[in-house]
Amino acid sequence: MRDALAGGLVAAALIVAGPAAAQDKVVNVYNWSDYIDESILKDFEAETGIKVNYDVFDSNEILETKLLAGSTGYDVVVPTASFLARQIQAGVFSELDKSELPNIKNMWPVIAERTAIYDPDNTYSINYMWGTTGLGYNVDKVKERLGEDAPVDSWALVFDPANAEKLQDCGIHMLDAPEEIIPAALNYIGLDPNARDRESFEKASEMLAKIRPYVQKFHSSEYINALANGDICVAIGWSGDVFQARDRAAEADNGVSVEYSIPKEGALMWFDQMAIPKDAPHPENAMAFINFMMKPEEIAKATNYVYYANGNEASQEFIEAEILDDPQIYPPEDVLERLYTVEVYNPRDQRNLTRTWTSVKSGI
Ligand code: SPD
Repeated sequence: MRDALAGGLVAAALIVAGPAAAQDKVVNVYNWSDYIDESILKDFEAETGIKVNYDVFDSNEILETKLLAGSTGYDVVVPTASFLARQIQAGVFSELDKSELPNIKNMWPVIAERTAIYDPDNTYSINYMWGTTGLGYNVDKVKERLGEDAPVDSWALVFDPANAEKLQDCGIHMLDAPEEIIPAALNYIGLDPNARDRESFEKASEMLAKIRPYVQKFHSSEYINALANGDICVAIGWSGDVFQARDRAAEADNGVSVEYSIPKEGALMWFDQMAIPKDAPHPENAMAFINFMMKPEEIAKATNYVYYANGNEASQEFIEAEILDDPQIYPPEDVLERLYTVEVYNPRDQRNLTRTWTSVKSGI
């Protein structure tokens, strides 16, 4: 993670500075860590003369807390669609004037249809990237501990206590993301990943309690370097992040081999969406930024760097063949069939989810 904590600092400075003059040549962007090729920001600055202040976070909850408090100072933010949906209901975002976004013609209807489930007509948001939540693993260390037939294509790799125990000494990391791990646990034990009732949450929690002693860390960005350096065996993580770990290991030439798998039982497919807070200090620059990010060559550059699929169909001719043809990044129909999405949590279900997660993590 480059520095999620830095996220607050630029915002705080902006709030102190007060409302921006209409023509300030600045755009304040708040995006996920490890999610951009920074040369894209330079391209934008060169083309528009607008300077980009770029901050990062690694959890939807952090972003949501800031958005609901208001006055973030950010012009463009990138929540996951399932969070964006309730932020829309809370009145956090400005509607996008599509006539000011000519590059919208490049977007991919297949993805736009899916994101419209969270943001009807994509009124408030444009897809940045989409991906899956699955298993990142150290090929050799997992084999050493679980043998040639290690179930790397199954959640059993981590969710079966017998396996987790054997992997404990080399390290298991898990995203600190309840809205991802609880549905994965529900799905693994044969329940609906979108179940919201107390009994289902309890069952997921009981399953996770059995492997809790073997989990070294709940964190949503450290696993990239931990996998790349060979410091851990397995992470439940995000697709592109695991591929970035694989690349970092290859660049370091450290003999660590990292792979990603979408478990056969099913996995979460999610969408991260660019949106403009209602109180953004530079809304016109935000529109220019979003329009720029829909240029096929630019968003392809991002995908080629971060190994996440994007929602821009015209960009596909600029995406490296090994990425576009990788079924773990651009899943074909048979893989898509086993992916699920999460529905929006209402406030009551969200509180139950948070409570369940706190008890899983604390082991109580
Ligand atoms: N390093 C970038 C990670 C992006 C993850 N997006 C969040 C998906 C949440 N379901």
